[in-house]
Amino acid sequence: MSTIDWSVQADTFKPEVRSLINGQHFDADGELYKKTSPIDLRSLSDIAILNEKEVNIAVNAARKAYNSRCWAGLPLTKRKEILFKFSDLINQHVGTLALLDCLEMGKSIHNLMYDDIPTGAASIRWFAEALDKVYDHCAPARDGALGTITSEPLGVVGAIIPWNYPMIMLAWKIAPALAMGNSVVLKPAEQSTYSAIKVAELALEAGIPPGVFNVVTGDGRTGQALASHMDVDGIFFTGSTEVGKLIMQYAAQSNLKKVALECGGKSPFIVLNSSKQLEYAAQSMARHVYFNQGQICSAASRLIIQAECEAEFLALLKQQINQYQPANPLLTDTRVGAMVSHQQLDKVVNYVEMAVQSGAEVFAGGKAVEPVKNGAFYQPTILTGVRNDMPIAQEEIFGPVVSVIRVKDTAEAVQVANQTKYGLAAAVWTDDFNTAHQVASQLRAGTVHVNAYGEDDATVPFGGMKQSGLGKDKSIWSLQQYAEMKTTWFRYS
Ligand code: TXE
Repeated sequence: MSTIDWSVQADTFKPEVRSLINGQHFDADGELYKKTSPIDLRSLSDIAILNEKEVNIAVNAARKAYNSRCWAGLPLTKRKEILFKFSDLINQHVGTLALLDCLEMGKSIHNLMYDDIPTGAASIRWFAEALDKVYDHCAPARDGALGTITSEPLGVVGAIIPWNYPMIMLAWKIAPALAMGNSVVLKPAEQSTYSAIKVAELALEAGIPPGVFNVVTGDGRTGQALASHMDVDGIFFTGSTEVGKLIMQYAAQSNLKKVALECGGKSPFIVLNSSKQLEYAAQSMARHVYFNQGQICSAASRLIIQAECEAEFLALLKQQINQYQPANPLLTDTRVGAMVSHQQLDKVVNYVEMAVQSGAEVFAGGKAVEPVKNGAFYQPTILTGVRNDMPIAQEEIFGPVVSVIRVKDTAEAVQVANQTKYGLAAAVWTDDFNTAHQVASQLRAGTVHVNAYGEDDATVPFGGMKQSGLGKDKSIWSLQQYAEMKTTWFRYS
């Protein structure tokens, strides 16, 4: 396949940047968020930072739409049909959506077109398909009384999402929310806003009534206004643990709205001597820590390895690195693009420098690079000699860096793996069935892999333990979070 360069389209493209409220683009007054592309620092169209008053307009529109039953009251088959059309339209606009995300947050256009956007669309289709498969319950209560346990939409749902997988994060929140009949106000990340506005336009085109799906542009202040709003019934968030904690505070200080949080991780990848699949393990690790410049919440960022197989595994991992060198994301043969911003790049540079000063060694990579002039790119990196108490091993640096921590045995591997505030994902590699079972059950993570990593499917829940958050994205368990469970008693004698 020959390489296509999307630079020409990028140079001439003018995105719609206005929020979409009650079916119409909204002209905001206040401050602007200045935007440049992380690919080459070209300037991009700024977005408005909506204030409390403006967020209130969006919430009111969502409430009005909810109360009118224009969406929640539709026959389920109709709601499903509209969501199918919505999903199809996203697929039909894959090129535009990919270009918007590529320019704003630097991911490779190839991955956006062949992974992110279709996966987001498929997630909407999955929840649409599921919406009439959720049955209510009838309690085994006493004679003469019937207790039903039913699910009702929450009402107005707020969603706050990050920039690392704009379309997938969007779909994981709005698809179950809409499928359950809620109205939604979405606050996309300030670093990846354009595609969310386009998606909201497509929702209208698909037949989702005005006011049911609103997008408000802005930064943390806009998110705070949404999460603190007295008339929002649930707030669903993906982002940092720090902000996740604030979201809980806002919910508690306002109206005790429901909260679900996915807050990232520092995931351990344990390789034991008993593994006979070191090559496959190295491929798997590289894919899930270097892809997307390591800006993955479940990145396999801590390699916890038994001393006897360390040298062999590191040589295999190093061989993988060339495939993950970053390049211009606007070229279709690029698989790894830019980091989201120079700020994020500086954060990674600082963490690596700090680790080296504390005794870690750069085994591979370790430098910022510029495959495109002025771009924010970092080499895939391996740091050896890391201790688990170093910041690089404890904090989510969100960059393409593996921290190698040597351990003597399985017990120490598990202990080190669990010594973190996070608990999102984990892996153990071993060919010993008993060890695999034992370690998997001891790992404190929402998703544990045995001889695998990054397994993913719409049917399984995704979310963390400990400070990686609470609640789940994806699957039927996610749907239930977007509903109230209600008990109704009927007396019949
Ligand atoms: O996240 P923030 P940032 C981690 C990752 C990254 C770090 C910082 O380690 O390096 O977080 O990234 C909105 N009230 N993850 O700054 O600030 C914000 O506008 C309400 C892990 O991007 O948490 C955006 O829409 N909302 C992660 C969203 O929250 C607020 C993905 C996330 O922003 C707010 C991204 C406030 N006070 C980053 N402040 C994952 N779990 O995958 C900000 N926001």
